[in-house]
Amino acid sequence: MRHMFFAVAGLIVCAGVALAQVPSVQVSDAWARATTSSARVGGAFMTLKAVGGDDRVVSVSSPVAETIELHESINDGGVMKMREVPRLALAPGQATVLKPGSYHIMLIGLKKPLNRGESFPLTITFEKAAPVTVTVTVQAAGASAPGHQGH
Ligand SMILES: [Cu+2]
Repeated sequence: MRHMFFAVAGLIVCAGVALAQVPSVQVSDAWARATTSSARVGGAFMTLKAVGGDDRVVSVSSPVAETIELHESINDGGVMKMREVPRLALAPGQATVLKPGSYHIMLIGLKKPLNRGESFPLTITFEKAAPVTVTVTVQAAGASAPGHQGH
């Protein structure tokens, strides 16, 4: 009898876990700016949305660069500067837009130039959600948004 009770209790716990929403992050509109042949750094941008609870970006990796950091552009007394954001917080259900002049993914030590029209894979690791690999499309060097080829 006693054994039976524990078996049933175990089943109830499993069902409860399955019903809870699994944390995930939706990544959309991933794009990067084309770079010149001598450039060793590039920027990538996208929209992140955490579903099923808050989350944080832990790390970003891609075969195109040696090091990848998450940066934030800040206005420091009239001078635009960049600083590293070690763990970007994502509020649940809210879109966090990475774009020029704001949060961005810094590709440091590019292994080859990013040419307009090409694309490359990029993997984002989160604190709770499973890692997401997206295809980043390279836009014109002066592009300011995905799909817009400059002015
Ligand atoms: Cu930067």
